[in-house]
Amino acid sequence: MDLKSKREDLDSESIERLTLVEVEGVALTSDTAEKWGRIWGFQARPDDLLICTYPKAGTTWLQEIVDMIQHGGDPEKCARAPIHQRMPFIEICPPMFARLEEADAMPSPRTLKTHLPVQLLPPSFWEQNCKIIYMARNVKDNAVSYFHFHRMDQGMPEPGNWDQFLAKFMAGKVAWGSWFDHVRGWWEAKDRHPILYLFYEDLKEDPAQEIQKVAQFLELELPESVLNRIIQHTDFESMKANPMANYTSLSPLVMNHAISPFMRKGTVGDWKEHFTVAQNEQLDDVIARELGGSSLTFRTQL
Ligand code: PPS
Repeated sequence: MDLKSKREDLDSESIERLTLVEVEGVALTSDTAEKWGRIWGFQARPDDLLICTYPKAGTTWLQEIVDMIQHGGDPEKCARAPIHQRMPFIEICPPMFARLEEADAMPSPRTLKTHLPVQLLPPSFWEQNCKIIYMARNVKDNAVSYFHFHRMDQGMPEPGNWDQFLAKFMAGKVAWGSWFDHVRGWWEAKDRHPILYLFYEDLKEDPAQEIQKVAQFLELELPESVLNRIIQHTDFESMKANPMANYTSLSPLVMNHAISPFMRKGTVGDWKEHFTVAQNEQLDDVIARELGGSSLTFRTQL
């Protein structure tokens, strides 16, 4: 079975988990690595908006907020298709997601999704000076969320147990590579390009303020009544119940929500339920080493 058919062969009882392949020193899933030339050559347009995150940083939440802002806070318009079809995910194209071909055929303005680290972003996005919204999440909750996602998404590499996964995560030996390189690389890039850099924790604490920031970045007016509707439509419980945002429209052979729901907890601080004291101290040391010289700081509780 070739790599592509692993995700396409949905008639069988299970799909095979992908392996990791390095592209320019960054671990990517084998299906992405296989078509890297095509992804690198992706043609961005000047009015494209790119939503960029490390996996599990709140991408879907930000996507739904952006779609609501773009559609005047009308939930009916945002229910036109599942989120993974509304906004093509440029480097991953299993058949149930919008493919690169569909992104090419999509009318402007497009909103696209990526998890690529800054150095692997296709050059046309820089050439076209596209607006980019980046969202980062504290490394501890991000790691926990990524672990549970590996358990439920049957195409992701085998995570092993929590201890094994955390070791791989801290070494950057997971899909899309090192969390540290990712958040730092995009943090530095924001000084050179039109990038709005947001934090999951800020959005959780004060959705009104952060949603207004997004609207301003998109140069769109947001009357208070529309803002309130967006806050309500995109809160965790609403999104968990929304089949157009919660990924339940995918086959359970791909994402098995019985193992762990995509909309799992949606909180800040769940890491405390997973980390041992030793693991926490070890990660604090890595944070101090990796982010010590940077102005980038994170909150691990609210
Ligand atoms: S993916 O697969 O990378 O696109 O996943 P992503 O959407 O980035 O991250 C999923 C986590 O985001 C949480 N989430 C939310 N939190 C708060 N409010 C809202 N509305 C919301 N929507 C999604 C989701 O629950 C995952 O986090 P965990 O910690 O696993 O619950």
